[in-house]
Amino acid sequence: MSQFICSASVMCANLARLEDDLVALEKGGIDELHFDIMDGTFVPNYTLGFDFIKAAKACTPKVHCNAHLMIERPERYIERFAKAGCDSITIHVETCPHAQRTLQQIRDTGASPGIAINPATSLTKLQYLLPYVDRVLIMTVDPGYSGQKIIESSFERVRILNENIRYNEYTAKIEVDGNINVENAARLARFGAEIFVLGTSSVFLGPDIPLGDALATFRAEVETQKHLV
Ligand code: S6P
Ligand code: MG
Repeated sequence: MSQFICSASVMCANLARLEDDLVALEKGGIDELHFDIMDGTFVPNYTLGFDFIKAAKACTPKVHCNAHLMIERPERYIERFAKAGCDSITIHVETCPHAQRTLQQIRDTGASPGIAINPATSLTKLQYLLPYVDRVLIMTVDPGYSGQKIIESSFERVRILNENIRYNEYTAKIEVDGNINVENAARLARFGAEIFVLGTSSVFLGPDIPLGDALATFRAEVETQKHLV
């Protein structure tokens, strides 16, 4: 049994056969589904929405759903994402001047709150938010697209954040998103990452590789390599 949480990035699934992919992930033992919500303003791309999440939730109702909101003024939509079936909701620190209020808004819906941070944003922006969140999402690429290469400073950022969380005895888990292949995941796990967003680098490898097989290989290899890297 692996010690880390695998969160599948649904935007990388075959959207024309969404149910098949979600059922395959559930059978393969996925821990969580990761829904990327993009507004074309905070990030250049535009993806997914409430109805999409509702449809996905109906396919695999028991699997935990996390929404990664890459949208301006996320406070406008928290209740609708919770009602659509999100068990946890992550907002970006760059989009939220009143972040404590928005995080409380998430908690009030019964969902678990998370805060995300872009690669170029100082970690100090997180300091007063850490007691209010269940997870911190360290973006390891600039958000907007799948299939990018990891930004090298991500490793150091995870290490520094992890030391901060441990020192202050906060309970937030560290999540990483962007080019999470086996090698990067193993290094990030060594530095304290516990939740991995899995896209085209690890689970969605093409039509010839079943999702369950790719997931099992990822888990086994990260477990082995994290003791070696
Ligand atoms: C990117 C988004 C991510 C991607 C995921 C893709 O802005 O937040 O969740 O879907 O990173 O993974 P990969 O392995 O293609 O980089
Ligand atoms: Mg994401």
